Amino acid sequence: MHKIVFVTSNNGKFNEARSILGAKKIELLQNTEGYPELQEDDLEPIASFGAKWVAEKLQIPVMVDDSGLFINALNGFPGPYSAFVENKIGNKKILRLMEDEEDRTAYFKSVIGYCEPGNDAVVFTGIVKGLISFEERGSGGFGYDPIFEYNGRTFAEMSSEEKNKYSHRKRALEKFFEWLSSQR
Ligand code: ITT
Repeated sequence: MHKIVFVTSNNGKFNEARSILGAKKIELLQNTEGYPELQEDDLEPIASFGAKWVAEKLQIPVMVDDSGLFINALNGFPGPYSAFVENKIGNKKILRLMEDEEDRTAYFKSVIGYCEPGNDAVVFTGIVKGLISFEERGSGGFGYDPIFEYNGRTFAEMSSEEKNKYSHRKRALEKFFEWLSSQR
């Protein structure tokens, strides 16, 4: 079985990616080493830099996932600052920021960065479009899932199997898998 080290301290991300890639006979191993996160408007350079940085540090092939929630009425906020904003203000205050907004559209984005020591990093992007709900709903998932609606239900109201069919992470990992398969 092909094994890949996934550098993340977010267990929600890890569990989802493990099940998505596990179905394709790839075993993921979690590493919580961490890496410096560039301050950029786009997630691609953050994932690319992070993957390269840990691959060279550990001298093994690694995968990272930089992701975020982009709310259109808030000009893409929290976007690349999603982890910081989740820790500092959380879903309830995001909903308060959205109180007077008619445009509820938003998207989740995940950028998978993969790097082998000595090579450049490669990145794979997945996006899922949805709506910001008016209240938190559901107890599944993690992070912003309770306020992100897809086809009428929040990601937190879905089983992980169902979220994994539509999610930004699934879409990015699918591209990563196709690339990996073409390399073998
Ligand atoms: P690592 O950097 O260690 O991987 P992190 O949680 O800090 O973990 P990011 O910097 O990529 O990860 O921040 C992403 C933020 O967006 C973080 O607050 C996540 O909880 C949230 N997020 C990412 N994917 C999500 C998803 O599928 N559902 C809900 N929230 C998500």
